[in-house]
Amino acid sequence: MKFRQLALTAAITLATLGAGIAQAQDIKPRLIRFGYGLNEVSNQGRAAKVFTDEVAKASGNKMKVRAIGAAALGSDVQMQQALIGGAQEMMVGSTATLVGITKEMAIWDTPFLFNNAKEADAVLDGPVGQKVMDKLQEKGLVGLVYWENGFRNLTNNKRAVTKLEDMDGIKLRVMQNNVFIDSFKTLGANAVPLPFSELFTALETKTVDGQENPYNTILSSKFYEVQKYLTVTNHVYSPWIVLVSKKWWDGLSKDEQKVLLDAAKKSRDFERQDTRAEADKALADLRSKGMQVNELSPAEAGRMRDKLGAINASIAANVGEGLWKEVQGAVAQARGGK
Ligand code: TK8
Repeated sequence: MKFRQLALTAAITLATLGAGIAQAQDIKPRLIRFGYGLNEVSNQGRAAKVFTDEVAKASGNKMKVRAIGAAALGSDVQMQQALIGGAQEMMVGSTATLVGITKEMAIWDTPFLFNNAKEADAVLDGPVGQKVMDKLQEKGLVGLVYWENGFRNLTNNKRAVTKLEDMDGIKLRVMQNNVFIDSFKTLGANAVPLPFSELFTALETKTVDGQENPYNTILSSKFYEVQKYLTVTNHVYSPWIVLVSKKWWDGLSKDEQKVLLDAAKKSRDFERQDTRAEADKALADLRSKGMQVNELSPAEAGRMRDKLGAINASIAANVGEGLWKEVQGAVAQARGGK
């Protein structure tokens, strides 16, 4: 009798426990690992935080983003592969590092494509920006929005670059992408493709002499500690892109997908404002950290521009003449619309 009662109590307890676990599983938030390459204290880190908070708010904490910076989940290229395989849910990184997966992304590497951020926003957020982003889907990635990395500028440790010939023989780290390799070879530098995650050490150990990135990154990655000269070149506008693993995305409900897309748009709006505000002050900050900054004379800037123009034909051939013309048309429209 006593034993039967005990067994009954045990059975009831187990059943209750089981129900409890089932319930706990139902409310267990979806965990989203969101990787990025820069430090937590950077424009990328701050916007990742905004994205995290927006997703928590909009999903009533049913979706939880874990933002992981400093390439702790891997370089851009490694994270892209993890997303394609379904081992990681989300990331933000450079469009330039995606060119090996989706060749059309190289269109954004065209030197001097945009004159200002307003043109970049209009084209990237417009139909042709979406079209290029949608090309990722057949490769297992879903692009949500473009963030601003920014206009890229040159730093090095050899000499102040005041004219084209000063580029000669500078060992320059570039992104792992043919347009960047060709661009800097054309200018006379010795272009060395490397992942961003290895860049600081490569500069510190003098494996390379220089690199090129927006002011914000030169600041947040502390490149001023290992680079003396900064030349204002603004040679290309670099976007970042927020990516989702398509394998994982396809398993989400429409509501969950909407939460992510809406939060991504909010993070984009925040990120662009924050980046621009920081970039406006960054040159002064970099000078105060000891960097020697110089601008190019209009004549020298023109010579660099002309040289770089020589690679346009190969970009057009690679991305397709149709897309090249469409982007040129969208830029002309953005320019005319001002
Ligand atoms: C960060 C990179 C970086 C890019 C580069 O992961 O590689 O130089 O500008 O922002 O995506």
